[in-house]
Formats: sequence, structure tokens, C-alpha cells
Amino acid sequence: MAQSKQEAQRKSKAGEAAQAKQKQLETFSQAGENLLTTNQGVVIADNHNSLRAGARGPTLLEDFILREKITHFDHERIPERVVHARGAGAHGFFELTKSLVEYTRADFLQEVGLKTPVFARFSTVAGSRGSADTVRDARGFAVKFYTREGNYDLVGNNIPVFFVQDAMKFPDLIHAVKPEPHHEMPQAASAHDTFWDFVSLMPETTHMLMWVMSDRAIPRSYRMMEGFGVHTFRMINARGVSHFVKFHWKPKLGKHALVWDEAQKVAGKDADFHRRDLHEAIANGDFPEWELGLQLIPEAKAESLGFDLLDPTKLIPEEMVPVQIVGRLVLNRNPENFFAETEQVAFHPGHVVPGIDFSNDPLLQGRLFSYTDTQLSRLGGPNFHEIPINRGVCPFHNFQRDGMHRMLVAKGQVAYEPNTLASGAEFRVDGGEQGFRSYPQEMESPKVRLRSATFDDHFSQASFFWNSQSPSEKEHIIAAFQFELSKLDSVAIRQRMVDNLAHVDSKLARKVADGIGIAAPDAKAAAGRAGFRNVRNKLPIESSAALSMEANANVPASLAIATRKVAILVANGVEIGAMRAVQTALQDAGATCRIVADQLGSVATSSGQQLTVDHTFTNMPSIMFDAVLVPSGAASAELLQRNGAAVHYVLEAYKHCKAICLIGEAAALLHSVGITGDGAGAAVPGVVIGTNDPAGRAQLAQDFIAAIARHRHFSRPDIDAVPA
Ligand code: HDE
Repeated sequence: MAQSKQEAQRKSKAGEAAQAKQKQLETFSQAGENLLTTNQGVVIADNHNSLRAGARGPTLLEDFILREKITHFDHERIPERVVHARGAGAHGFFELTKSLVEYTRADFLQEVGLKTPVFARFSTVAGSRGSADTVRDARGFAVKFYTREGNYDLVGNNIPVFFVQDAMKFPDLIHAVKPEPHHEMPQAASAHDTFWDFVSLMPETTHMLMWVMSDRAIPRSYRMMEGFGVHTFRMINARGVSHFVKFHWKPKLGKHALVWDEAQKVAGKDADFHRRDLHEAIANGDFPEWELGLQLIPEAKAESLGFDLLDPTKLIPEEMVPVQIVGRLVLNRNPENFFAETEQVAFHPGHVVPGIDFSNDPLLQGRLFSYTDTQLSRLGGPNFHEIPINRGVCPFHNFQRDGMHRMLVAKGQVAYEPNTLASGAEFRVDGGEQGFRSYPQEMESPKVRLRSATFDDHFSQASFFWNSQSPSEKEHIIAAFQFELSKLDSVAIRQRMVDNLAHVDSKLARKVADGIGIAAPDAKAAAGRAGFRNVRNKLPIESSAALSMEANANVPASLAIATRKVAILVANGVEIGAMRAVQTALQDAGATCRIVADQLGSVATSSGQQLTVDHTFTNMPSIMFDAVLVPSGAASAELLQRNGAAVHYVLEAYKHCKAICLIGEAAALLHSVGITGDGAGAAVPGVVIGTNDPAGRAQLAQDFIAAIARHRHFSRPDIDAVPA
């Protein structure tokens, strides 16, 4: 009987399924009321004064209202996550667009159109809960699917490989990157001695280091980054046939990054930059969206890839195994309460459903232990699955009992299996068709503490990533290595790291070495060190376009500048004719425009109207925007040119390679500081110059939109000379 009710609930209609989590959460939510009570429900008469022996006398211990309030306050904090402490989350749904019945029996991957509710959380790795969003780091990309067969968690990162190959080295890695233990510095940064000491002694970290030194580690937005399951998993179909699988999330808005100088400044001006961006986009109805892509590899093909699928420092180039798009993830609802939802959500790569299983990746195997274990101290006991955000939307039943914070009232005499007392008949577990059965992989091997020799190639995919980058992306990687290594006290560690890099690419190593005060890279010295394996496997291809963000900068025209932010710099006397035309075109294309001036209030336009100012040059500097527009007007251009903050605004946007549109007299803002293109009259990449002439306005708007859609214009000739 219970079984069939469960079955009915599991198979609830597809449309209802997407709402199931929201409905469940509503039963736990509480709205603010005018009345205040104690936790016992007693109405509080006075919430300002504690109970005293006389108006000027000592407070009485008897004051249960004060005691309860203060005690609860004293215990408001829980331990932050040991890694990924800083994050932001959102609700949404996953919709299947291609049935995977051929590959997996997982219920939520069968029926095209089925929507499964999800909660996603994005995070940095190294920083504390209060650290800045835009630091250089990998980003977590964790998705909990509330399926009709139980919760499935895909707990990934925005980088497809990891630093270490074995869970045994994870605590060492994290201890090395976290603030140094003697003085607890630096916060949320890898640019310090202990990190580079460790990674330079562990050549297996090299491939991921290349990613972390690239612009992937400073995303423009959570909405504009890819996600990866990293490990190889398995999918098993109803006939028991297994395929290996790699998971990919592909952002609809394209993959885009900040530049390093900008990321550092944003960390100070708005530490919540990514959190705010996610929250605002959802609040504005611009729901972030990703496609789910799969690389499916038949068991038999795994051997022929040329590297080991179980090694988490390796990716499978998309050119070798194409990514099939099978669904979409849409985030459409902000959490009601950060603590209850985003902080208390507990992800676990071991939360799988029938039809999805693990591989023997030794990093994944270690994770399978860690995630429940960490929740025991973070969430205070073994019942964290009963916290509303963590509850499945299908029924659960077992004989686990009691423990801290137990909420379920389990009825009856019986808490064991098999039994006859529960219903009078014999009850023995038989999950039947529905039950999770592990893939029966054949195993017959000795117990050893040994790493497979197929994990020994530490450099060929690092070189592959390097070869796949555009010239400007390579420049950014070199600059990032130089920045990080220049922060080290130890010259020996700098040298060791650069020696290792010589095995990735000799030019890269040489360029990094230039300017950080060390000897030329010595590949032989690196190869002679303990832990170094001189194995290079050959990939059938030299590079992959999918790995370059610049090569993939343009997104479909309908989304080209969607949700991008444009600052319009104004002063008294501004001409708003062409400005309005461009502004309207930008907004029609989905961008947001903000009027920015020296102070709040309004400015007078050339035609005597008042233009309301949204922000000041200092409260919303150029680093908060994707592009800058300066309208025409002789008087306003002169005022802006005499205002250091306004000039800096434009120069900074220029230096960060953002699209800039200057109309009429406003062109002088760049010309007066010597930025004139190549001097022979050629246009400066990404700088659109126009006039107030009505005839040219439509073209001007289109040119500016195209420049913003390009995201950044790294080919600008004179960036380093710009003082911003
Ligand atoms: Fe995690 N990781 N991790 N990790 N991880 C945690 O779990 C751990 C790894 C990832 O938004 C912790 O609940 C070990 C790889 C994300 O809540 C902890 C190892 C990848 C999140 C933990 C790894 C990840 C975590 C800390 C190596 C990418 C945040 C708090 C064996 C595929 C999830 C918690 C969220 C969080 C352990 C390696 C992703 C301690 C032992 C590889 C996105 O359990």
C-alpha cells in the first residue's frame, strides 16, 4: 500500500514536478508579522527594556524574554564551509531536451520536457564567507536536482580539471592555499609562498594551474561561466549497459571574464559583485540559463583515448568526443533567506539516483566520504537531510533514528528490518525495479597504495591548454604567473615553478621568468626533482578552440548584449539627441543604461531639460559597467574633461578594453590624453566615435552594440601606457 502511494507521488505529472520544491518550502516559510512572541509563543509586551530591579537597577536573571533572545543570538553562527565558504545560490529548474533513455534509467533524464526543480550554488574556493567575489580562484558550480527518485547533486567547478589526482592530497592542497597559519594572511588569494611551495613540488597540479592563471579564474559573472562535473561518472541504462560520462554546463550568455586589474579593484569597491549580479538578474527577470552537455564514452572506447579517464587532471577535448546538449538549467527564483537556503544547503557528489554511478577516479572516491562527514560538524548532526532546502521531494523512509535536531516523528514499534511486527506480515527490503544497484564492475586486484602509471603524464594537457589560447589570453596567463610569483618571499620557489613551466612551453617559462628576478628556466632541473614524471602522451590534436574564451566571445545576436551594463557620463549642457537614440537601441537589445555624473540630483541638458542622475563617478566607477557612452555637448564635454574622476572613468574603461562610444565633442576625452588610434587615422578597437547628427544615429547604435558584444578589445595598441 505504502509502496503504491510512493510510486504515485514519484510519478506526479511533469508540470507539477517543477513546482514540487517551491511548494514544499512554502510549508516551512514564515512571513514577518506585527506581533512578536518568544519561541514558546508568548506575546512580548516590551521589546526595548530588560527586566530590572528599579529603573536604574541591575537586570534580573528572571527575565526569560531577554535570556532567550540573547542566547539565541549567541548561537547564530555555524561553521563556514571548510572550502567554498563564499557563495551565492538560486532556485530554478532543469528541463530535459533530449531523452537519455539509451544511456541511463534515471527518471529525470527520460521524458523530454520534464522539468525538475533545482537549487544551484556558485562559490569561490579559498576565501572565507565574507571574502570578495572577484578574487583569482576556481568557482564552484553545484546543482541539486530534486528528482522524483531522490536528490541528485552535480557538484562541479568552472574548470574541467583539478589540481591533484588523489583525495589523499586534498587537505595538503587546501592548507597550502588557505591563509598561512601563523598570521592568517592572505585572505582569498593564492599569491603566497605556501601555495606555490606546494604546487611547485607537485607537477600534477600544472594543468589546473594554467586554468587558474587564465581569465577563467576571474569570471565576469556566474551567469557567464561554464561548469564541469570534472570527474568521469557512469550512466547505466535499463539493460545495465554502462557509459562513461563527463558533464558540462554551457552558459547561454557566453563565457566572459574580467581583467585582473579590474577584478582586484572590484573586490574593494563591491565585494558582493557576483552575488549581486546573480540576485539582480533574477530579480529583473533576466533568468540565467545554461545548457547541459554530455560527453558519453562507451566503456570499450575509454582505453583508446590516449590518457586515463580516471585521472581528474585530464579533460577530454570536445573535438575528440563532442558535447551533446541534452537539457537546460534556468535559475528563476532568488532564495527567500540566505542562511536557511544558501548556507544550509548540503551538496554531495555521492547523492546519486538509479542510472547514475561513480567511476574509480581516486579523487572522486575520496569526495564520496568527505561531504556527509563535513555536514556533521557544519550543520550540527546527522539529520541535515531534514533541513527544508535539503529535503527530497519524494517520500523517504528508513529505520535510521534519532540524533541531533530530529524533526520527523517516526510512528510505531518497529525500527528494524526484517520484521513482522510493523504490519503483521513479514517485511523484508526489496527495492525491486526502483532500487539503486551499483554497477557490478569486475574487480580482482591486490590491495595497494599505488598510483597507476597511466596518471604519470603531468604536462601534455597543460601544453594543450596553452596552445589553445589566443595571443592576448597567453599574455594574461604570463602576467598572472608573474603577479603571483612576484608576491613570494622565496626566490627558490619562484625558480622551481618556472623550471616546471619550461615543460609546458619554453616561451611561457621564459616570459614568466623575465621581470621576476630569477635565473632562466631550467627544464632539466625540474625533471631531476622528486615527484617529477617525464611522461608525455600525444593527443591526436594540437589545440582546441573550445578552450579559448576569446575565440568564443560572440553569442547569438538575440543575447549579444543582454543584461550588459552601460554607463552614460553626463554634465551640464549635455546633448541628449543621439544619446537617447543609442540608449533606446541598447535597452531594446537587453542592456541596462545608467546616467552617471559628478553628483546625484540632475543635470541640465543643452535644451534646458533636467536629466536625472542615477549614480556618481565614485559610487559606480567604470569597473561596475561593461561599456561607457559619453554624449555630445560642447559645454558638458569641457566640464567632463576638467573633471579628473570623469577622465579616469573613460581611461579606466579604455585600459580594461571595454567598448566606449564617444559622441561629438566627447571624443576629446580620449584625444586629449593622446589616444588616437595608430596615429594614421585608423579606428581604435572597440571605440566608436559618432556625431549628434540624426542621420548617423542608427548606425552609431549598431556599431556600439557590436563593440559591446565583443566583450573586450584586447588588440588596443597602447594599453600599458594608459595611466588608470
Ligand atoms: Fe569539494 N568539498 N572536495 N570539490 N566542493 C566541499 O563540502 C572535497 C572537489 C566542490 O556550494 C566541502 O559541503 C574533497 C572537486 C564544490 O555547498 C567538502 C575533495 C570539486 C563545493 C569538500 C574535493 C569540488 C565543495 C566543503 C577532494 C569539483 C561547494 C563544504 C577529494 C568537481 C558546494 C561542503 C556548495 C565543497 C571536500 C574536491 C567541488 C569539505 C575531500 C574536484 C562546488 O566536503
